[in-house]
Amino acid sequence: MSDSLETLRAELLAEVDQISDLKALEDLRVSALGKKGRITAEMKTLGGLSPEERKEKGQALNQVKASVAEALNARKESLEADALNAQLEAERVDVSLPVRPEEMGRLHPISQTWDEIVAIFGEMGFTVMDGPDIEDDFHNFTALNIPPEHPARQMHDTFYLCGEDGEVDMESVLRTHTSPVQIRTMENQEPPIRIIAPGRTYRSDSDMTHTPMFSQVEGLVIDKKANFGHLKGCLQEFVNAYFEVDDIPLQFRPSFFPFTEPSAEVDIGCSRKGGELKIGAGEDWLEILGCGMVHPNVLRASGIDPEEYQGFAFGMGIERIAMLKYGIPDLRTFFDADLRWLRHYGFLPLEAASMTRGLTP
Ligand code: 2NL
Repeated sequence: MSDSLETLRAELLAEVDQISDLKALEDLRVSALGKKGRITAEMKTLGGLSPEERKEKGQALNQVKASVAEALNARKESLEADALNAQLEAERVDVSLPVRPEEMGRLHPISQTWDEIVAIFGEMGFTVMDGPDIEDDFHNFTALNIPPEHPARQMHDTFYLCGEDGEVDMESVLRTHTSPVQIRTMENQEPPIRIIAPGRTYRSDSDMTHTPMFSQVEGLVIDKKANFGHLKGCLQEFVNAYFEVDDIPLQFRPSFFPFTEPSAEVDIGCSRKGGELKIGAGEDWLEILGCGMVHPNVLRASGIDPEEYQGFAFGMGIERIAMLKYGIPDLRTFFDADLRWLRHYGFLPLEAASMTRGLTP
C-alpha cells in the first residue's frame, strides 16, 4: 500500500478514536465515506490509472475503506452503549424506598378480613362468587328448605321491599344470608362445585351484638363423594391459616339449620385467663361458625340430583371473626365511620393480606 494511503488510513482511524459523541461520529463518517468524502475522492481517481495501477490502488483503497468503516461501527456501538448506560443510571428507580409518608388511608378491618378469607380459600381451590343484595323469596328462603311459616320469614326479622304500588312486596327481600349466591351457582353450574360467597347481608335486628347490615362468608362444595370428613379437614385448614396457629382444637356440636342435615356448630379452643382471650389452646370453647351436609331438598330445588351428588356447606360472620382476631370489642363500632377508630384498627393498603404475612410486619 502506498505511503499516502497508509497516512490517510492512520489519520482517519486516529480521528475515529478522538470522537466522543454520536453526532460528531456521523459527521466524520460523511467526511470519510460520504459522496464528497476523502476515500470517495480517492476512488474517483482510479479511472485515470493504468489497469495494473488501478487494480493495486483499488484493492488498497477497499482495505482502507473497510478498516475505517469497521472502526466507525465499533466506535458507534460503544458510544451508544455509553449513552444507554447513562440514561439507565439517570432514570434509576429505587424500588426499595419506603412508602410516601403522607400515606394516610386505612383498609377497614372488614376489607382486610375479607381479603384474608379469600386468600386462604383461594389457596384451597375455591372460587369467589357474588350475587344481588336484593333477592327473591325463592332463592333466599324456599330453595333453602325454609318453610313458609319459619320465623326467619316474619316481617320483624327480614327486610321486605315495597312494590310500585307502595305495598310490601313479599317476593322481594334484602338477602338474609349469602346462601342464595350458592343456590344460583348450583342452578347455573355443573358439579363439581367449590365456591365461597362473601358479601353483605341484612336482618331487621339492632342491639349490642346485632347490626341491621353485616357481612358473611359462606362456602359450598358439591361432588359425588364430598363428605363430613372433607368438611372437617377444610375448616381445620381454614382456622389454622386464619388465626395463624397450628392445630387449633375444633369441636363440632350437633345443631340444626333447615338447609343442612346433619348440621353442626363449630367451636375453637381458647383460654380466657385474666380477662385476655387466647385462641388455639386452653379449657374454653368459642363458637365461630355453622356448617353441615347440604340437605337433599336444597340440592333438588337447585337442579342437582341428590342421588348422584352430595356436598357440604358452612357459614360465618366476617365481623365476628375479625373481632376475635384483631381484638375489637364492640361490633357496632365497625359502622360508626369514626376516623380515629379506623386509624387504630385499620390496615395500610400496601400491607395487603397474603398467605405468608399476617399480623406481624
Ligand atoms: C352460620 C351458619 C351456615 C350454610 C350456612 C348453606 C348454603 C347452601 C346450602 C346449605 Cl346453598 N347450606 N349454608 C350451611 C350451614 C350453616 O351458616 O352460623 N352463619 C353465620
